[in-house]
Amino acid sequence: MIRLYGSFTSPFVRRIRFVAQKLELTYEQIDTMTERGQEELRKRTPIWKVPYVEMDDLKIWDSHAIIDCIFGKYGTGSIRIPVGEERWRESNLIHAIDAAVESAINVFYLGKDGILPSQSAYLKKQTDRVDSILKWVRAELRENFFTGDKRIGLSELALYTSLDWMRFRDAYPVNEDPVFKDFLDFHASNEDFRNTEPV
Ligand SMILES: N[C@@H](CCC(=O)N[C@@H](CS)C(=O)NCC(=O)O)C(=O)O
Repeated sequence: MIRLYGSFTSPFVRRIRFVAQKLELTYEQIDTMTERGQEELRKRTPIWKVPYVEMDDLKIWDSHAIIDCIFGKYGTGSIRIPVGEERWRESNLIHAIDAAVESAINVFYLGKDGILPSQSAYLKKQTDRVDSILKWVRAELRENFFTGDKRIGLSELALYTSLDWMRFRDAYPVNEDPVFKDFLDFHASNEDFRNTEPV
């Protein structure tokens, strides 16, 4: 049994929910947006970030480590796993997309605290970084996938969860970008994305 600590909006938590559903694994989610859930999370992980997972005797934080662990235990199902040199391209894609969504998250939460990019050079850099990364990522997409075999891998999962979070939070004008809008529309029919929508 997997106990997943996380919110129902986090793009990183959504990746775990997607993988668990794809592999037909049973999991229980503890909502860390509640006071109790947040308290439980902080008792368990020193970094106070989600996703955090308890699985058998293992206690793991960080979506990448959690997915590695799930793949090791349960296999990868139909998820595309890159081999050889492709691994490094996939790694660059995922790390770039992570950096974009992390910067967008920073801008979003500081905005809630009343701090705007126009008031902080560091925050302005975060918004510029999002633009820089998404420009590069956009050019890597071919017909809604990153590779020619048209299977969803962890890079497509990272992009879908990140763009959909940006759209949900109005953190980037995703719908005004034809390539990204098309990407989201195309993959929206996937039931594992549909069943994990941010709420
Ligand atoms: N590298 C981490 C990033 C996780 C992360 O940034 N999670 C956010 C939610 S989307 C979080 O818990 N933020 C809490 C905070 O910054 O206080 C992963 O892949 O799991």
